[in-house]
Amino acid sequence: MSSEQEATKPLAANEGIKSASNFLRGTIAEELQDESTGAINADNQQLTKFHGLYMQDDRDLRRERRQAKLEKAFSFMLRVRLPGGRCTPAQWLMLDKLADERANGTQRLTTQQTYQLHGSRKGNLKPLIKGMDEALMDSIAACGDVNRNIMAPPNPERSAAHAAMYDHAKALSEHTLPKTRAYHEIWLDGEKVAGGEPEVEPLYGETYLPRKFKVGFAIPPSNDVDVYSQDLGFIGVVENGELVGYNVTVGGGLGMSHGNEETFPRLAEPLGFITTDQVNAIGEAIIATQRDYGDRTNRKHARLKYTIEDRGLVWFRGEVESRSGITFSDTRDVTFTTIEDPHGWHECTDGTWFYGLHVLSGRIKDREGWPMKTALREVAQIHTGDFRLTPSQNVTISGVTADAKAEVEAILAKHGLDGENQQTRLRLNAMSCVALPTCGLALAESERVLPEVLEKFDAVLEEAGLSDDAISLRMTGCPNGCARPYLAEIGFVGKAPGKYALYIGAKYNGSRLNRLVSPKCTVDEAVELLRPVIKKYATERQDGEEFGDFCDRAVLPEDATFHSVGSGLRI
Ligand code: SRM
Ligand code: SF4
Repeated sequence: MSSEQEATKPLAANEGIKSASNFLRGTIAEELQDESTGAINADNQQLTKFHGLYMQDDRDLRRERRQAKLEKAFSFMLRVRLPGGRCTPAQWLMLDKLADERANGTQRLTTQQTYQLHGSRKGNLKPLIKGMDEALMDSIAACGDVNRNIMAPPNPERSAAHAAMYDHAKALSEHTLPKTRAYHEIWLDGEKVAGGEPEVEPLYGETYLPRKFKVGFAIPPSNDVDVYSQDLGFIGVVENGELVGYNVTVGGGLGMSHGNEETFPRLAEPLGFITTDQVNAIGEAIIATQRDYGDRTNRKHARLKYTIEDRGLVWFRGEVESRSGITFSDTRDVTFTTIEDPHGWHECTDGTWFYGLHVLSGRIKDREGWPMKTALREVAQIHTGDFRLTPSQNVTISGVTADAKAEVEAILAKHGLDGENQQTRLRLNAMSCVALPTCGLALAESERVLPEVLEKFDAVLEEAGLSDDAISLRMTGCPNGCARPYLAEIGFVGKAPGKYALYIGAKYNGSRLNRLVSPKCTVDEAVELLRPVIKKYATERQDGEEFGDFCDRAVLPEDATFHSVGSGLRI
């Protein structure tokens, strides 16, 4: 925190909770023993986030429980730490089992390439974390005011450059992990730190970061990780097949609050180019700068994007250079063309294959006629490669030998999932956040309503003869932006039950934000508003013009901004 802030404004409440927590212990261990309630207290709810756990309650049951004079149906969501989204079949099987035995029976693939398990009761948390530990997984720093799960292109075998990038992402993830033993002590009955021996957090200190911090690695032409939405981005520069370094970007972030224009989504900007051996040093210097200058008085203004917005990129670059002793070179030219996950079979440079499987909203469960959970369990039982979770909530079955391809295909076909990738590209690209019933911040439905939204837009696209077009549509239940809706060509952002703010016109490759077209509409109203836009696109687009670019050029009023609709659509 800067001295000016310290002098003028009180610190946010979380700062006191962190500093009094004895390096993230609080009284979590004691509260786990208390069987009289499914909840934990408010301070510990903040601290468990650093251990990858969020206390939630089933919002569908709130009224019923209130009427029955019962406490809310409390449970926990656990988020796994999985750099680059990579996990082995044994880990997959363990999560599959833990989902059934210790959570609500589903696995949820997230927009940050990891798993969430929902609905775990307090008494199930230790067995859940111990089970993960047996399979060499953890949830340390999956949430909280620290560097989170690092994102990276999910298929390292695609090229030597991809493989090198994966290693850099993993190394930075390890380098920036909190050092506290609290996680091991509380969840794994690890030995307590000997009395009197002070613990140190060399990077974070006892108050950690002002806010969450996200890092993504991307390799052009694919911007699958939405690198411009990350606090810190590393864009790979490949020359003659070799990864020679990175363009470093900073200050991205999407969260905002409706009606508060001081909060806004922001795209990251380039700081400059570094060589591959400088990743950890630069990453550490950037995180440390944010640690020291991020706003610790207002959590709605505490992300790196606001530090940079307030102090300027030039100041920030200077600070990072002096801390790291590294001088940035000029940013190299790179071109992104897509955010799309590769679906179906693809051959890798090492002779193996990967199969990209679409998973609607990342929810893995067995539904009538759609037993995704069973099918993937059976794949995991025979699979000798691994699984990769993608930034678009899909899964990739990786490292499949040519001989084993038929076996994987047979399992998917047996369960009727062989057509999963044969859907419109609108569906394959679509994302939604979790929202109701578990997310305490949801203002509207998202995951549960996405199928209906897609059905309606598929019909409009078909009418316009555009069923084969890739258009990105993303939906969230509130303005926090968890499915990155502000980077979608069509973005729905929950405002109230059944009502959404509607945004259009982002660039398909994730390098331009969209703009507001309706501050509050139903899904049906959105369909009617966009039907003529889609028709106009079908007949008037320029050669190769993407939907977002067309909306930006020919439909959105020139005076429309991110926060205001302007003078009316040009249709
Ligand atoms: Fe998120 C909070 C779910 C990616 C911005 N997010 C939440 C919580 C934990 C709600 C809460 O604080 O109580 C949600 C849990 C819902 C549930 O029941 O599971 C939640 N966020 C998710 C996931 C699961 C969405 C999904 O459907 O995949 C994603 C998990 C990522 C992960 O594995 O770590 C998820 N969240 C994102 C992203 C996208 C990204 O990271 O690429 C964003 C926008 C990018 C960014 O961070 O700016 C995002 N989530 C937020 C914010 C707003 C932060 C801000 O700066 O204002 C919140 C609220 C907060 O932090 O106060 C939030
Ligand atoms: Fe919850 Fe809002 Fe994130 Fe959706 S966008 S998961 S509603 S916090």
